[in-house]
Parts: sequence; C-alpha cells; structure tokens
Amino acid sequence: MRRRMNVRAATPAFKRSMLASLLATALATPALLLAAGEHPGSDAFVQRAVDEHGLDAAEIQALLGEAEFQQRIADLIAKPAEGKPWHEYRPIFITDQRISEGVEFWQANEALVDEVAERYGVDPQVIVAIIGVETYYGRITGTFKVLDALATLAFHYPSDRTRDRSPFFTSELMEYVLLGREEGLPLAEVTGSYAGAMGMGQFMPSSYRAYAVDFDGDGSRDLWRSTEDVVGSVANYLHVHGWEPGGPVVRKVTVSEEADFSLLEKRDYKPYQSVIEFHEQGYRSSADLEPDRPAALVSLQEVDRKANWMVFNNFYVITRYNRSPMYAMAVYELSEALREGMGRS
Ligand SMILES: [Ca+2]
Repeated sequence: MRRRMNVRAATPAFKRSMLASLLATALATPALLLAAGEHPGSDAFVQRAVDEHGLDAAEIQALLGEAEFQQRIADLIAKPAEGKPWHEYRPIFITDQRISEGVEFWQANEALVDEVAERYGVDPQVIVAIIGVETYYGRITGTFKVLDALATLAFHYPSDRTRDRSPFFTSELMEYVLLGREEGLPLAEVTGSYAGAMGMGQFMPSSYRAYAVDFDGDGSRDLWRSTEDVVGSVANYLHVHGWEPGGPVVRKVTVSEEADFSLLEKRDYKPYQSVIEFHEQGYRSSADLEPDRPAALVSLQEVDRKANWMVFNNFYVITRYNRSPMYAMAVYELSEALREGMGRS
C-alpha cells in the first residue's frame, strides 16, 4: 500500500489520532490489519463496507490507499462562506455577472428548463438559481479530488471545531463508494468541492444516489456533462423535498414595537405557525398572503441593522439543499433577478 500522506503537514491532533490508530491496529485481528496509520478509523470503515454492503475489503483498502489527507480541505471546512454575515455573504452570489450568465444559461436551455419545471412542479427560476449559486451554471464544479475531500473530513476532521462532523463525512464516503459501483465512476479521479459535493448542482454522494435522475435517458446519471441530468436532478431534489409550484418563498416583514422579538432569534425555518398568528404577534407582511399559510421568520444582518423576512415552505425546501438561511435567501434573490432578466412574470 502506498504511503501518500504528507505527515509533515499533519496537525498535532492528526498526529495524536494517528498514534491512537496505530495502537488500535496493533490490537486488531490479523484479518483487519489495514493501513490504518494513514487514515485513523479506516479499518472500521472497511469492515462496515464488507459487512453492510458486501463490498470487497481489498478493493476498499486499495481505494483508501489512493486517498490523500489534504490540509487545505481541513482548513476550508473550518471557515465556510456561511460564517460571514449576510451583508458580506450576499455580494458573493448576487452580482451582475451571475445574473447575466444565468440569463444566458436559461436562454440556452429554455425548452429543457421549462420541460423539467413542468414535469417536477418546480419554478424554473429556482432551478437555474441553484445551479448558479452552486457552480456558476456549471462553470466551476470544484478541483478537489472527492476521494481526498471525503477521506480527509471522515478520518481527519479538525478536532478544534465545535461540532465533529466526521460521522457525516464517513457516511458520505460510504455513499460515494456505493455511488461509484452504481454509476461506474472512477472514484480516485472524480473532482468536486472541498466538502465532496459533485457536479453542476454540487450533490453530495447520498443526494446523488437518492435524487439524481437520468433525464436525458442515456442510462447514466451524469451531473458533470449532461445539462439535462443536472437540471432534472436539481428539480427532482426540490420536488421530493416538497416544492410548492408558484408558492411564495419569502416576504419582507415589518415588526411592531410590541412584537415578541425572541421569535426573530429562532433558528427554525420550517413553517410553524400561520401568517395570521404572526400578524397578531406584531409581524406584518404583504396583503396577498393567505392568512392560514404556515410561515417562519428569518432575520439577517445588514451593515447597520437586521433585515427581517417571513419565509414559507418553499424557503424551507431550499434549505434542504443547504441548511444556511443566507444560502436560501441568496438563491431566492438570484432567482427573482433571473426571472426578471428573462422577462417572465
Ligand atoms: Ca443521463
């Protein structure tokens, strides 16, 4: 097995976990003697791949032997764009260039986008906006090896983070292996984001397996080269998570002085009470909303004030793609700009 880990770049935590892993390896049964020194916890991973999915131990070991720890990935996961306030996050995504390229992308694929929107019951501007926010309409899909990204975050997750997300990435690594088997992907070569998201829509492996569709009908789900598969897959993702065609996404809200301000601090974007109940609590939104429509509130930091919105089911569905309310708001704002750019009502 090749030793490709750059130990000189390792963090102290990584060295500690390497030591623990070497000890664990020494205690393991001979059948489980893997190159665990490279990836702490990889022996258990291989065993699960064998036990739960009937995969071949030697193949998985060989694959993990190809995986390199990347310090840059560990650094990037520690400071995502979502750590910025809204007034710094928004300008990354809402730009004249991203709007004009989006209109061009939509015009170039107008029949496809309309067909997909109709088939899945999802508003077309939101499909295009997600692809725009994720990858600049497929132009920037990520240059990290997905195998390195998932192995780094599964086996070497930065120990100074408040939340250890290594279980999530370990699960995604397994999904990636299974996806490779299903779609015939060259697992050691596939590239994506530093978090292992792939293709024009940046699907994580579990989402790829569960929600990607073969919209062009060529027998494979190709989220890199088939715009048909990408547009269909993003729409399917939103459809399965409950998109309401034509439904509201967000509305500005004005807050009376008597309002219960603690509701603005709730980080629950799943609608939990009706528009009329919010009105009775001092949150006033636009008059076109049905009084019994379920809603939630979002409060984001502008330069010198908070901007407050009432948000609805469709906003929550966008957060299924990425949990950040800033992400969902950016997708919404871009989608509206694209709709206007296309001259659609
Ligand atoms: Ca296809």
